This record gives sequence, structure tokens and C-alpha cells, in this order.
Amino acid sequence: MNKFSPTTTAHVSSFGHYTFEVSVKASSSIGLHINEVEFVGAQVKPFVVSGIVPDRGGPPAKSLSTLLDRTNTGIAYNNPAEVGTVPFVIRAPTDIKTIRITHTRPLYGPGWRILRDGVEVLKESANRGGSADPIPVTYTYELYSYTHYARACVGGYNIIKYAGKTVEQCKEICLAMSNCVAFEFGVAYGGGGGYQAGDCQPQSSANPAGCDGSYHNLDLYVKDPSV
Ligand SMILES: [Ca+2]
Repeated sequence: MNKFSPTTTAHVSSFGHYTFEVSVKASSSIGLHINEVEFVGAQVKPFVVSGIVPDRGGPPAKSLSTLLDRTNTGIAYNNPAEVGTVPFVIRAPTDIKTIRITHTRPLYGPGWRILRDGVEVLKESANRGGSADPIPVTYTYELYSYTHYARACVGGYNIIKYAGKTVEQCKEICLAMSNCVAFEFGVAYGGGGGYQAGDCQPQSSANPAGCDGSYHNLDLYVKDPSV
């Protein structure tokens, strides 16, 4: 061993924790069966940092590490995962835009909610149905994100206004609207404008030119172009 060996720094990623939470129960009467989780484009191999030990099937299927071994061996549970269950948390680069999950059958696919360092980057409102085939089946998940600009807004281009929302709720509202490319969010800056804290206003443009967020009491959140 040579302690002066250079380390590889060709690609520098920051790392984060991806929390996989069940947002909609899978159709199956038994538990989740998941063969593989792929962080598309990851330059460094992700790893499982915590999770619920699988209780169905023999080794190696009882190891959470089989989720990331690029094989169709994976994890399985006897009992259905209720909404809010977090079967596993994976450490992976933060610049990932796409995740692929291979389930043994569609009926084992829940609706997923994925958080990166506690911030929601995906939330499904349905599971993958009750079909028993194909075996296996791979689904692609495009993660979303927003860039936050404090004291910024868009002149005009208001689609609709909601009051009394949280930023996270407004992110979900905008995500569900195909014509929403950004949203304004009310913050109590004490400006002379009429917006209130908690106002959520989806936008059909993300151009902040000429709009004074301090005056209007607005922050601007722009959808990631990959969405
Ligand atoms: Ca695997």
C-alpha cells in the first residue's frame, strides 16, 4: 500500500439520504417484493443506510444490500407495507434525476414518496395495480425539484391563487399542473403589495424580470427543467 497514492477525484458529487416511503399501499395481500433500485447515472455506488429487515425468503434475499447489487435478487416481506412505512433509506449522490425500481410483479409496486435529505422529490398518488405480470417489472421515477428565489416573482402569468398553503403543498399543486412552470409564494416581507403569507400562486412563466418580490411579499420557486 502506498499512502501517497492519489485519490480519484474525476467526478465530485455531494451525497444525500434518499428516504423511500410508501404513499399508497401496494395491491398485493403480502408484502413488498423489490429486486433492485437504480440511481441512474450515479458515479459512486449507493448503499443502504437503514431499513426494515426483509422477513420473506432465504438468504441472500433477506439482505437489504441486494437492492443495489444489480441483480434480480432482492428483498421481500410477508406483510403489506402500510402508508408511511419506510422500508429503506439509501445514501446516494444528490444530483440524481432519475431512479428505476424493479419490482417482482406490478402488484408489489406501491405508490412511492421519495425524499432527498428530508425534501420531497417524488410523490405518487396511485400504486401499480393488481397485475401479476410481467415478472419482473421496472418503473422509472423522475425526481422533481425547485429552485428557490427569495423576494422574487413573475409579472402576470398567474394561473390561479390559493391561500393558506405551505411551500410543500404548493410544490405538489404546481407539480400536478402541466402548465405550471413556477409558483409564487407569499412571505410577510412587510411590502406594500397585497399578497399574504401562505399565498400559493402557480405561474405559466418563470421570468422574474421587472417583478419586485419585496414589494409584493413573494418568493419564487421555479420547477427544475427536467420535470
Ligand atoms: Ca438486486
